[in-house]
Amino acid sequence: MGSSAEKKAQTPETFSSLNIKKTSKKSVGFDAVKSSIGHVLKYTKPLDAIKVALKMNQKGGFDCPGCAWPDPDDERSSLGEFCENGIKAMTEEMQNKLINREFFVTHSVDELATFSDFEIGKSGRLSEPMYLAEGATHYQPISWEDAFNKVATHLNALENPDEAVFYTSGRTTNEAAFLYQLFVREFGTSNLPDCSNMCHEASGSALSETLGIGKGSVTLDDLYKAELVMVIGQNPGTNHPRMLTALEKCKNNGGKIITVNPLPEVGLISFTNPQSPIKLLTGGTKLTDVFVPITINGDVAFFKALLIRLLEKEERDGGVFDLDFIKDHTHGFEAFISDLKTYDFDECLQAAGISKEIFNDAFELILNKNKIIICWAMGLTQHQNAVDNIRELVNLLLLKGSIGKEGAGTCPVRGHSNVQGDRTVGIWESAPQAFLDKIENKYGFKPKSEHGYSVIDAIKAMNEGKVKVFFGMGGNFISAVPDTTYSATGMAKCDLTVHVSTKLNRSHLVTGKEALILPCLGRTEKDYQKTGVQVQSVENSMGVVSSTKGILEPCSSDLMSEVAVVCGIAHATLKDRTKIKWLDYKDDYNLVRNDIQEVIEGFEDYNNRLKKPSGFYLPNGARERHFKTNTGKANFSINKLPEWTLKDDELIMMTIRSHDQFNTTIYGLNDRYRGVFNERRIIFMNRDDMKLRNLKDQQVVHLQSKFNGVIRQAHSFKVVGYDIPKNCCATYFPETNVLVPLDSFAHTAKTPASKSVVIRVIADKAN
Ligand SMILES: Nc1nc2c(c(=O)[nH]1)N[C@H]1C(S)=C(S)[C@@H](COP(=O)(O)OP(=O)(O)OC[C@H]3O[C@@H](n4cnc5c(=O)[nH]c(N)nc54)[C@H](O)[C@@H]3O)O[C@H]1N2
Ligand SMILES: Nc1nc2c(c(=O)[nH]1)N[C@H]1C(S)=C(S)[C@@H](COP(=O)(O)OP(=O)(O)OC[C@H]3O[C@@H](n4cnc5c(=O)[nH]c(N)nc54)[C@H](O)[C@@H]3O)O[C@H]1N2
Ligand SMILES: [Mo]
Repeated sequence: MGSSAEKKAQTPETFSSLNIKKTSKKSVGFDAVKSSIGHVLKYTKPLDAIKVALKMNQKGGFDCPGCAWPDPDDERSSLGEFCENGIKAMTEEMQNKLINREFFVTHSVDELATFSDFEIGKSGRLSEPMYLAEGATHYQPISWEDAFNKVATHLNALENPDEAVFYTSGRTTNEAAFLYQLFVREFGTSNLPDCSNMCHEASGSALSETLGIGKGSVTLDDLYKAELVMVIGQNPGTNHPRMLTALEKCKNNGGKIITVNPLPEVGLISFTNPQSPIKLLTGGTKLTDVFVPITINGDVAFFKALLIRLLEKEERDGGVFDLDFIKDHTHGFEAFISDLKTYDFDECLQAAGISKEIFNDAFELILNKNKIIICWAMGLTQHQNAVDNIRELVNLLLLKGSIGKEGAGTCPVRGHSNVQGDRTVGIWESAPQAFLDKIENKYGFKPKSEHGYSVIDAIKAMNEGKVKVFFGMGGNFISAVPDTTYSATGMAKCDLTVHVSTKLNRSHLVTGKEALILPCLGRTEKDYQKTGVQVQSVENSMGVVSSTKGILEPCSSDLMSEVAVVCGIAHATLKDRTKIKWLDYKDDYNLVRNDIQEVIEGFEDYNNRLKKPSGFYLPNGARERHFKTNTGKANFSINKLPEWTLKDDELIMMTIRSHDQFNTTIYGLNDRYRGVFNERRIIFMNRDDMKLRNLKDQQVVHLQSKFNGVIRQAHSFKVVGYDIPKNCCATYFPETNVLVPLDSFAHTAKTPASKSVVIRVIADKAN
């Protein structure tokens, strides 16, 4: 018997060698350039890297496999539209090392599970299909044909198609994603959980209900023209570095910035544009005008405090609300106002954990502005009341008429480079019936109407023995999901687990009885098919669809594109049950786009419009003040103050990203801006909270969360005293996912509440 799935699913509890330095005062600048060059030299062939970097995010080039931040519509920097973390994403994909069959002879699955996530990632690129037989200790090579047949045999043996789950991460292109969901629906299930379920689902849910579209409403140009940008629950210096350039532009145009975050994230405070040689020499731009050090999950309270004061001022002097907009375009104003009046300003401010002085500074900036953009990310979406967070920020924008006009609107900043596009083309466990009807019209089969499993439902179903086949299109499910131990138990109950991946990850090691790794091409690589090198497409965070085309030769001749994998599996599984000519699509991706334009609104003349170098915008009702909601208007909403209290010894913990990771891919062990070097097993704590517990910097502690009577533990973390509000703490994901209870999630959206985990810190006895 090998190690248990539960054990293999956890990151090893060993320390590297923590070194704490002062937190940075400025972001990007020389250090960023140095760090990117360091990565390139260490892990790639530098000439290839230069070739690729010059094409990254260029018109006609390829879309960075990192985040979903948009490219400028007009001019692109000739120095390269990239950022430090874009370079790292690229380096990770085009590593100079390959994982071949000998690697799997040398290392058993159990041994690989003892590697750190950093070591697993740095093992190299996957280069041929691999199979883990039942009871086997090592993966062995398998041909593509046999692999497809294995998947087909398992799928066709199921009593019910709902015994299979098809996960998607957000890198999959529109073409691959559309075909994938089409296959899954034709096979007969709507079990299409995706990374979005753990990410911006709460945004989609709140925005659809209030504004009639689950996406943001602004363009990059709006961002340049805003009078005020609020950046809430987001760390763009690390996760969306090119956003800083846009914020800098906004400031140069006279805009103001309010940052709301428990941490003074350096990227937002001050920024040195690496593409401006003068700035590199003279120092950066101060970005944030007012920094609001909110307590974790204090955002609804903060918004309520703002709304109360705005209402008072409106009633006293007028001129604060956009009454014409409210009258013409919104619904529910009176009910919203009368509910607001039941809240007490001081109580709200206290719940937000903010001083009157800071509040007043923020309030003064907001009061007279009419072109406001609110940007947000995981700091708002990963709470039980995440949907309320977003509905409440929409209330503020509606009062100000700050939606559907230049320089104003909603800006949920997406994570994965095509997570938004995947949803647009049908990766959705609860797709609207209108979409399913279009599929039925076009293809002549009836897709299942009942909603499928989201990520949380899928994990429960696995544990209940209802899932026999797990299929992952990209991603690293076991490391990304909450409640690692429980999730691993579920995964191990499957008969077959399959992953289409570029890189080895922990999900290949926590398997069902049998497992397959299907290695695929990455964004940087040329996709050769019968009709030549194929172009694909992606949608960025602002609804622009553009083309992406690899430029390097594939790192191995035995890789397939995601499109080809889907076509191969669909063909092998559905055989003569299908009328769709599955194999034709992989020869010519234009055919896929022809289908997409028939099924999905906004893609008319897809193939031609994709030739436009900067791509094209998808329709966006909210942008035009055309609100496709249940009332036909933009809806005000009524949201309660979240009710949660901490016991004396408890802290509220957010699980965040370090500067050196892309989700579960660990680029390195440093979190440079936060001054943490060579260690990931740390906990950022307020120094008063440390004193109360007699803890010193670097002391070893264990963490424990208790939810609905269940205790979860994570061992061995080092304490780092930090500038974080009292009663709050922060750790990195995925190390602490083991503490995130599966049943703690956002109402309506089911996003795991991984930014508000109640924990206790226990000092290690040996210390
Ligand atoms: N380099 C790099 N780029 C990435 C990623 C990556 O891992 N690495 N991941 C990609 C993905 S998939 C995503 S979704 C995005 C994630 O981008 P972010 O959302 O920026 O990522 P997180 O590290 O989760 O950071 C959340 C921020 O919210 C703050 N926060 C936490 N709780 C609260 C709260 O209650 N209120 C407020 N106001 N703030 C809070 C934290 O202090 C932190 O600054 O980035 C994408 N881009
Ligand atoms: N506690 C906690 N948990 C979280 C979060 C958090 O903030 N806190 N954030 C959540 C969020 S926002 C997200 S989006 C999820 C992320 O969840 P996932 O998207 O599942 O995870 P990633 O780490 O992005 O997936 C990385 C893997 O994708 C594969 N890959 C990379 N590029 C490609 C490609 O082009 N094609 C294919 N087929 N595979 C590829 C590689 O094998 C790599 O190992 O995690 C969530 N989990
Ligand atoms: Mo994400």
